[in-house]
This record gives sequence, C-alpha cells and structure tokens, in this order.
Amino acid sequence: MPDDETREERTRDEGTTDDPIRRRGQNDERPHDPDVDPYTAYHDFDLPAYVGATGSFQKLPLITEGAALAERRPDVAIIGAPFDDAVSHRPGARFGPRAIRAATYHAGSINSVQLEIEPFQWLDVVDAGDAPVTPSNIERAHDVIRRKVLEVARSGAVPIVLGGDHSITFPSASAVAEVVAPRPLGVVHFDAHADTANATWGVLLSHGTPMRRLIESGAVAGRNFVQVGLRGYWPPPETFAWMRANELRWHPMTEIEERGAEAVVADAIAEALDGPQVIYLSVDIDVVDPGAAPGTGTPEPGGLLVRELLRAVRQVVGGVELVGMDVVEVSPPFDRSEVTAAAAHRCVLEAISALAAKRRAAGETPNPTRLPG
Ligand SMILES: [Mn+2]
Repeated sequence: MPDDETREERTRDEGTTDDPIRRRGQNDERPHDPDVDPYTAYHDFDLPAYVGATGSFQKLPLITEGAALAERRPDVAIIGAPFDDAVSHRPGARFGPRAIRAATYHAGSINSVQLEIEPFQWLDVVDAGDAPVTPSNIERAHDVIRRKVLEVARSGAVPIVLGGDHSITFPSASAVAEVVAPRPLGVVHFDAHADTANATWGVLLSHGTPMRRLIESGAVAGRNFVQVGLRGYWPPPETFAWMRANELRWHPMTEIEERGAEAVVADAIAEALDGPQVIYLSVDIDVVDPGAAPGTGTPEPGGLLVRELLRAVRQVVGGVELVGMDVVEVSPPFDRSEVTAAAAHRCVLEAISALAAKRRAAGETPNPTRLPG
C-alpha cells in the first residue's frame, strides 16, 4: 500500500511524533540504521511487550478521564473491572484485568493473520483504565463499573470490559443499554453456566444472577438474550423454567457437539438480532474447556476449544453491530502458564480485528479520527 509506505517514511523521520499508533518502529522489515541513537530509537509502543511501565492494553494510549475520552472519541476503549467479591466458588478474577493486559508478546502495530488486517491502522483503540472498584461492596463496585462504562460508551467508543467475575455484566450491559436506547439491545452470551439464578445464597447481585437482573430490569428482552455453551449440572430445573417463561434462548454444549459451533453461533446471532440491531457480547472464559482454560472460578469440563471460541468471536463481531463486550472470569491464581489469560486477551484482539475488517469492508477511511485525509 503506497500510502502506508509514505506514512512509514514520515514517521521514521519524525522521531519526535507523539502519536504512538502512527509510529511503526517494529523492526521485522526495517533496516538497521547505525545513525539512530538507540536510546530514542523506539517509542514505548514499539518496544517489546514486557518493556514499559504503563501496562496498558497492547501499550495503547491510556486515557482514563471522561472528558478526554469525549474529546478524542476513540473507536474502542478497554476497561478493567477488577472485582470478584460476587463469586460462588474460587475467587481471583479481580486480578483478571492485569493478567489479560499482560498476556501478550506483541508490541506495536499488530497484524491479524486470521483477517489479514492491521487493526490499529483502522481503529483508534485506547485503554480507559479500570473502574475505581473497592473490595467487599458489590453495590458500590457495580455502581462505579456502570458509571465507567457509561462514560466510555457515551464517548462513542465500543467498551470492551475485562472482568472481574460475571456479576459485572449487569452494570456493564445496563450502561450500554442505556446509551443505545431507544434502540433495543440483544445479547450473545458464551458461558458454561446460564447465570440466570434469582439469588445465590440470598445474594441478588452474585455472579450467578446477572442475566436475570438484566432481563428483569428491562435492559434486555428475554427473547433477545441468547446463550451458547451451557453444560454441567447447574442451574436447576426451576431456573430453566424461568428462562423458558421469559423466552430466553440457549444452545447447550451438546448441540455444538452435534451441529458444530459455527452453525450454532449463526443461529444465536439471528436470535439475538430478532428485533434489536445492536449487540452486547459477553464471554465467560469458562465456556472454554478447563483443560485449555484452567484459570477460572467455576471450571466445567467438556467445553469449547479456544479456536472455536476465537472463531465465534470473529463470527459474532463480523455479523452484528457490536456496541459492547466483556470477557470475564479469568482467575490468574488458578491459571497455568497464562493460557487462560492469553485466550481472553485474544478474544479481545479478535473482536478488535473483526471491527477493523468491517470498517475496511464498508469502504470507510482507515482510522478516520486519527489520520488526515
Ligand atoms: Mn458466567
């Protein structure tokens, strides 16, 4: 792409540019220049993933203030929701956002081999930081998560929220529903568990109840709430009866075994879009088989392959208008060799890459908020 060449030449010469996205200092095809001072040769964005102190997602700009987000109007903003006081079994998902942000060996401008696109050349993606949660107070945590997601969504960015336990989907998807209103919101929900209980030992805001609260509150119509990957031994028949009464639709793991994930996900998309035009995607990493994603609080054997989930994320994001997403239940203390955090991180990259590919397919301008012309 000649335009790309020009940009690369320009940024190579403009060693002081403060735009980290437009610096393409990766060295795979770039000749060594002995005249460049090694101390300043690379912007932090282009230095190795493990170098640097911000710890932002993919070393993207860290823009935490609502006013700055509103001014910049990024396409996508990553949000951390480091809260796990609503779990019913193993804790640790409060450490998920940091682990997911760190689960990368890629620095600089990445290239999706799956979709043949460099997403950061097409989309302005920033890290909006974490919601200011504190432990041991579910209502307070949900309130600040909701406000953080509201701030991001109102800026025009698609919020991608890193959990945290799954209770955070109630405030997060509620905030997105509020911003897209009066357009109705559909939800595609990947999980081993339905998370539709009324209460968990009497607690209404646990990680076993967020989908019930979203439907009861009117944020999402039951018939547009579609679940994929359910299996195991929960919830009880009474909860499934509530789901039927409220017209939820779900696709158990056994159906994926019989029909394949792609056909099932296509149905899930159609059902979520049966009325709504915009979709919130919620990915509980425990939808993946615990052999491949052990770092989670309520592991249930017999789940998806990671490659099936990544393909499903591309399929959903490529096939709908995505207005919000979360990836939850990564519990680093139970992880092995960071494989669970890496799977969650790649779910985010697949979504971003699919959004970028859609912009390209629509004939829109690359990174229009950032590049001239
Ligand atoms: Mn869940």
